[in-house]
Amino acid sequence: MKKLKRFLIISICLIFIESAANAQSLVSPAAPGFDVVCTDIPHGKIDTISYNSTTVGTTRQALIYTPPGYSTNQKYPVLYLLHGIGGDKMEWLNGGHPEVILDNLYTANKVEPMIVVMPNGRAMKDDRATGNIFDREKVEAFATFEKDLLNDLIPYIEKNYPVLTNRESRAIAGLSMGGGQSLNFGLGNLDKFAWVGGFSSAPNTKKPEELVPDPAKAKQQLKLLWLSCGDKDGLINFSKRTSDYLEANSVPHHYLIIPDGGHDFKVWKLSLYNFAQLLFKN
Ligand code: FER
Repeated sequence: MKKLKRFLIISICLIFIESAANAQSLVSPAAPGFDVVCTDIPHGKIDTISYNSTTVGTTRQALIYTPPGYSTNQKYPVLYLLHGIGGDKMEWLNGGHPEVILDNLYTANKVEPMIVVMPNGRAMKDDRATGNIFDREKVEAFATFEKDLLNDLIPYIEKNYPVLTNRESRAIAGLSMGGGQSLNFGLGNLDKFAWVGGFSSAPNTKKPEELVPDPAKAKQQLKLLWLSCGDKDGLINFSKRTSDYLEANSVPHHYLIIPDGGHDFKVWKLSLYNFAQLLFKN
């Protein structure tokens, strides 16, 4: 039984690596096995970091993924990857296993080496996802996180890790509340971020005219603007209205509607899989 399971896992991994290498379109359904652990390939590493937040007045934690072959002799671009309203710094790791998706993409040579930082996006003293997660002060803390990110977390990462610090080497993406944060903070700080992704973005997403008041500037500055959402997600209008506005104002962007997609990790894993392959490339 064990042998059979191992055989099946290795076969799926081989099929994935093969088909990924031949794939034509970057925005495609995922290759089979894209999220299956492959034991016989190099793996990245997940660590926990602690940084001093002048914004919140506490020491806050984040997860950091360093890629396979990570070396301090190299400099890496960074993706800040944000969670949803019921989550915390562990949500992506527990629900989406981005380390598996990325390890597999590295092996298939489909992704640029990058560091991924998964913070707690609820910038308040007690930042746990407990009690009523829709409390006003908790929801507001998702907006406060913009300051924590820009003034505390990014400087910490740039001081302590070998990372590139130009805007073209910084990306922000997230799921739901984290998708809204990514669009708000990324598009609101084009001097800091050139790669922006919102997956199933929540009602915290600013109105399109506020998000992108200067379409020509956004068009000129952005390397990638990504929106995705499940077609069965009750929040899809926040993505759609954004895409419609971008379309009307000639701002290039990807808008991936995932068939039979709900508000869940099936959509978020597929989104990360496709988004990651576009990052930090020309
Ligand atoms: C809301 C519905 C959903 C809302 C936030 C969400 C702040 C977020 C969902 C998620 O992060 O999964 O009305 O208001």
